[in-house]
Amino acid sequence: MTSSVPHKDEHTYRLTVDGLVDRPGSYTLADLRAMPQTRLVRDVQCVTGWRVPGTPFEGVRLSHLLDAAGVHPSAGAVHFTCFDGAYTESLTLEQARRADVLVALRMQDKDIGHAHGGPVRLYVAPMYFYKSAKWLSGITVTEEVRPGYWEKRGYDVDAWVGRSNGRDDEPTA
Ligand SMILES: Nc1nc2c(c(=O)[nH]1)N[C@H]1C(S)=C(S)[C@@H](COP(=O)(O)O)O[C@H]1N2
Ligand SMILES: [Mo]
Repeated sequence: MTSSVPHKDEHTYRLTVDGLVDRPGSYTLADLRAMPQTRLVRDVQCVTGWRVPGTPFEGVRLSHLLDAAGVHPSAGAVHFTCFDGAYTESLTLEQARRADVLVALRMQDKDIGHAHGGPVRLYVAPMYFYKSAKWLSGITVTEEVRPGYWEKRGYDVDAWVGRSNGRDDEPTA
């Protein structure tokens, strides 16, 4: 699947912010790099039982981009789209405004490579890793949560690590 995803670089990458906002925007990699950067070091975990301890991620707080766009009072959620043309995710607006939710440019102290969703992926630190959409290309502010790719296939929309999916007890492969 990764092999069919187009490569995006300084010249071709754009992140759009639209929906229920006063100021829709389109950002280049240089635009994103010029914004305040936040670095977080957390364990990464997905529902299938694997866990990678202490993984640094760095990027722009999603709340920063939402504030820049001016979210309408009627908004309740944020929907994410990806330039693989298939994957989608969502968060409630409250979740999206958390300080540990990033539009990430770096992982393990390197620019994020193509296989891991580079040049830009979402990083939702307190949730299972399926929330962290790779190859992020669009942020749309909506009224209500729209279930994402895996969630239409049975995963919990509220993906807090340790509090959902009931899969933490599964033996690690
Ligand atoms: N666009 C996109 N994002 C995605 C996925 C995907 O298939 N496509 N898989 C999700 C899942 S289930 C996991 S566990 C992580 C895997 O990220 P990694 O390849 O960097 O380990 O990406 C998440 N984000
Ligand atoms: Mo996953």
